[in-house]
Amino acid sequence: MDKATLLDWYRQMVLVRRFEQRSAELYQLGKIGGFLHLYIGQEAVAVGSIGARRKQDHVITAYRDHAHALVVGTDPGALMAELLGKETGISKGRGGSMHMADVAHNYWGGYGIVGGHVPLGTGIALAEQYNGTDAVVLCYMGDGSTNIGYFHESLNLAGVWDLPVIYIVENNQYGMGTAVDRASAVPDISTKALAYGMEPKKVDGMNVIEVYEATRDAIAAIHDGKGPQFLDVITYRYEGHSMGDPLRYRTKEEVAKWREDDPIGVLERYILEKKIAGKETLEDIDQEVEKVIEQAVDFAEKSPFPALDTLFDNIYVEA
Ligand SMILES: Cc1ncc(C[n+]2csc(CCOP(=O)(O)OP(=O)(O)O)c2C)c(N)n1
Ligand SMILES: [Mg+2]
Repeated sequence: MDKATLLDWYRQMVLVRRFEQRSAELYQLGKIGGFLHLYIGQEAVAVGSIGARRKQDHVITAYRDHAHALVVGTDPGALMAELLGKETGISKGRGGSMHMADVAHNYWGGYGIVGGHVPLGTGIALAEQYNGTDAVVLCYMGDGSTNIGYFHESLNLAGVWDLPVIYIVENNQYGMGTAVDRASAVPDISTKALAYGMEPKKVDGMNVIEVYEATRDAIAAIHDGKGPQFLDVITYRYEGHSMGDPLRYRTKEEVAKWREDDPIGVLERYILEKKIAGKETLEDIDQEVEKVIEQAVDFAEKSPFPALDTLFDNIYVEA
């Protein structure tokens, strides 16, 4: 992996982390309404996997969706403005935290219904196959989604039709306050893929390089005619499910253990130990990200709310 790529992944992970921390603060100040699901702890999943995608590949996910947007290259200001419900937001302030989408970057959102986007991602793959392109879909979901009917129907059709889709399970061990083994009849989620003819891979989701390699290999496997792919990416969210989660379902020791594998720390150690760059370079990146975030917040705060007479705009696509 070359130096520029590793430093860019470091920058992206810090960008996601700082964006999330800043949005938590704005939420507590009452500037963000509704739900807010943070990606803190899971950064290596979006950064590593989107690091492997080509421009033509699609990205779709559930409601824990800010990181994917930042990593595909959406302007942080437009994302922050979206969180604040402003007219300049990427979804014109109508979508908020759970419904960020950026068609210019092939990012299809952002959905609040658990598992509801899995057929949509599968359908995008069908469209690409139908049109004879080489594009693939990165369809992200939580572990909880794998218990939903949509998941099973989608994987079945993807298997039947050999669709160019990679199902990426962000297996953060919990769906809200319920541990995987209390909600899923098979605690090893990857085995579910076997029922649909896919050979699942388990991936260390705290290691950005491993996530990148697994995704790169999955794209290559699709192009080799091996059909849809399934990655069970083992990760952890350090914060609550959403804001205001009292976290009574897991112990402090468990969280502390996972913090030792903080994905930013893992990459930082790798960069320093292999002498790819020094501490100062990483600190410079931290500072640079800090500025980007402050500019994003400033832009969002100064932007206007949508005008009242636009209330019914952007609901249906004009024919
Ligand atoms: C169909 C449906 N059922 C229930 C909910 C309420 N709900 C919101 S998030 C969530 C947990 C999903 O967990 P998981 O898929 O593991 O994603 P994570 O939040 O861990 O990223 C539930 C049950 C919902 N939004 N949609
Ligand atoms: Mg989960």
